[in-house]
Amino acid sequence: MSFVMQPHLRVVDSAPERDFRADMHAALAAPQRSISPKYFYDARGSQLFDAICELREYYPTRTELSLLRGHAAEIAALAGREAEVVEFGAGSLRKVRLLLDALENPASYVPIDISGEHLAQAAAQLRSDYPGLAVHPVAADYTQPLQLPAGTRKSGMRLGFFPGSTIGNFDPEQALRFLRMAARVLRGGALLLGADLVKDPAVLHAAYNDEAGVTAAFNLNLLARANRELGTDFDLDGFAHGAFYNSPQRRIEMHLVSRRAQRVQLDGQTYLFEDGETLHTENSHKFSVDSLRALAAEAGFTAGPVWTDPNRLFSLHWLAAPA
Ligand code: AVJ
Repeated sequence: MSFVMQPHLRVVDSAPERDFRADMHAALAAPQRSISPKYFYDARGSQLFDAICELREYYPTRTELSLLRGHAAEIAALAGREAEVVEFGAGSLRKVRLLLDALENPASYVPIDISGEHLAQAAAQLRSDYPGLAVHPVAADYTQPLQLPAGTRKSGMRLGFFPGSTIGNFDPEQALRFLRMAARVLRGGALLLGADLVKDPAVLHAAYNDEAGVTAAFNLNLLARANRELGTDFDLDGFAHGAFYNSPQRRIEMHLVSRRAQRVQLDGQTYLFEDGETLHTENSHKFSVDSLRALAAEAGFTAGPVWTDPNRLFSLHWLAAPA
């Protein structure tokens, strides 16, 4: 399956189902099992993630929204008139609306997302709510080298938007690679980036171990999705949600922990789990303001203003892209 949303834009075959199958085989065959967190986000997983964002314990979403609201005017002044907003991932319509509402006469919106369905929805919503805005969705994996549709930009700057601390899902080397790609795509413009901050491990722990068990359901949905789409026979009661702060690595790790010795089948192959053995499903790296700015500088950006909340939970960075 391949999506071509712009006639002059070529998108490689993304074949999400084949990738999931191949990645699951690779994960199950590896000595330390791990799989990309991008597979959390089927329809059910996206719903559960939206529910996570509303949790009392999960501070990032509401903190970032309040930073965007509180600093909208400064951000708009930095962006200038007729900016082209390029969003990496099309997840957060609420957030990009705050940005679009603040900007002076934004020219266009280019959401980049691996899910064509997600994109189509986001694009349709924004087109009807912002009649003057040119919306150019791009179906692509933004962790891969990327080319944007030409000629969508008017006189304004190209402003990248990467909220939610999604950058925390990357390893440091992947984050650097992403930022280098973004610097190239945004040349002469800027990147508005949200990054979660290092803090009291108890606060971090609570955010990924909520009392209502929504994060656990989100994590376990990966196995349910594999059963639905790949025909695995994961026993959902046989695995527990595990999330802890790895302090030397400054990251939350999420795992699915086998509650007993058991077997799982995939395409006629049998994989054994020992009691306590895990499938590592996500890293969520935390940053200091300085570590994020240093990383951005290494990728060629010039770090500009940074906004944080009074409790220093979350940070929003203005990063100027090299000319
Ligand atoms: C979307 C990657 C930013 O790391 O906090 C939330 C995903 N995982 N709860 C995060 C997530 C568990 C979230 N990101």
